[in-house]
Order: sequence, then structure tokens, then C-alpha cells
Amino acid sequence: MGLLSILRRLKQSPDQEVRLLLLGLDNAGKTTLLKQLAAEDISHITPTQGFNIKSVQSDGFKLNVWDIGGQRRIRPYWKNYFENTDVLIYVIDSSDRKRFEETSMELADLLDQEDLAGVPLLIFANKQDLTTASTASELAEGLHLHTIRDRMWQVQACSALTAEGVQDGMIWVCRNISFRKKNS
Ligand code: G3D
Ligand code: MG
Repeated sequence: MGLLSILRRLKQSPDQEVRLLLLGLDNAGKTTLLKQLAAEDISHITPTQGFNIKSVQSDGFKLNVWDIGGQRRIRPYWKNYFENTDVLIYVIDSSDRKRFEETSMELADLLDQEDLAGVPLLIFANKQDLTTASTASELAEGLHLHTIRDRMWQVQACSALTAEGVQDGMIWVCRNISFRKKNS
């Protein structure tokens, strides 16, 4: 059974649609993670023509997924996908130190987006099964995550391949779903 079906039961209100944005550089592990999350119960995948954006709908959850790097051409369209995001999930390949700077800059760009202001951020320090992986705390330090003060955030070590740590991360996600829609 997919993790999302477990998480569905953790949601505060069954009718509420939780909108998640799953982003990261190419090769970070998003697609692998998505398979762990949704398993067989993805009811609907819509590839958006020309944009490489995947919208995955699974009863009560909506996930928008795409590679964030090298997509400057489509930046004007980001807005459409950011609106009403409950939690931002950012995936990093912890074994790819050469790209820490790049992924850090892309993340900083994201956090600057007005539509994502205050949206809770879960960072998956992925590929922990590799011996070459930086630990979650090394990653946090390398990416200066402690400078993030305008939202709730958490780094979760995981392996999308073995699923280790994935559920813990998603439990954090469920606990930090923002209710901006209701409050605003
Ligand atoms: P993306 O969708 O973010 O671009 P993918 O990334 O999910 O396609 O993963 C890119 C590559 O990393 C894949 O390898 C995938 O198997 C691998 N990968 C993803 N997560 C993990 C993990 O936790 N541990 C390890 N060891 N590998 C992982 P290939 O070889 O298929 O390109
Ligand atoms: Mg992919």
C-alpha cells in the first residue's frame, strides 16, 4: 500500500485536499520517491505538455512534481503551481556534493517566491543508503539551512530506494500542513 493512503488517515479533515509541491534537481530522486509515496494508488497523472510538470492526484492529495534546475524558461508559469501549496518537499541527492551549491541556489530562489511565503518546508536528504552520502546535518550545514527563519522546516534523512525515512518525513508533512486558506 502506498504511503499516501496511510497519510490520508492522519489528515485532520478527510475532506481537505492537501496540496504538496515536490521539487529538486534532476536525478535527486523525485520519481523514485513518488513511487514510494503513491505506490499503486495514484488515480491520475497529468503530464503537462511541454513543461515536464507532473500532477499526481491521489484521493485527498494533489502533488505537483518537477525538476527545478534549468527551467528558467518556464519560471513565469511557476506561480500557477505554487498557489495554495500546503507543504513544499525539496529532494536532494546527498551523495552529489558537486551539486550542493546549485541545489542550494535553486532552493533559495524558491523560498523567495511570494506565493510560497511561510509554506512549511521538508527537505529530504536522499540516497542515505550510499556510503558517499553526506548526513542530514552535514547537508543542513553545507546548505546554510539554519538561515531559514520565515517558516517551519525540517531535514529528513531518507532513501527513496529502500523507503527508509520516507514515512517519518511524511508524518512531519502531515503535522505541518498549513491552513492558510482557512485563516486568510
Ligand atoms: P528525479 O526524478 O529527481 O530526476 P529519479 O530522480 O527518481 O529518477 O532518480 C535518479 C536516479 O537516482 C535513479 O537511478 C534512481 O534509481 C536513483 N535513486 C533515487 N533515489 C535513490 C536512493 O535513495 N538511493 C540510491 N542509491 N539511488 C537512488 P538511475 O540509475 O535509474 O538513473
Ligand atoms: Mg523524475
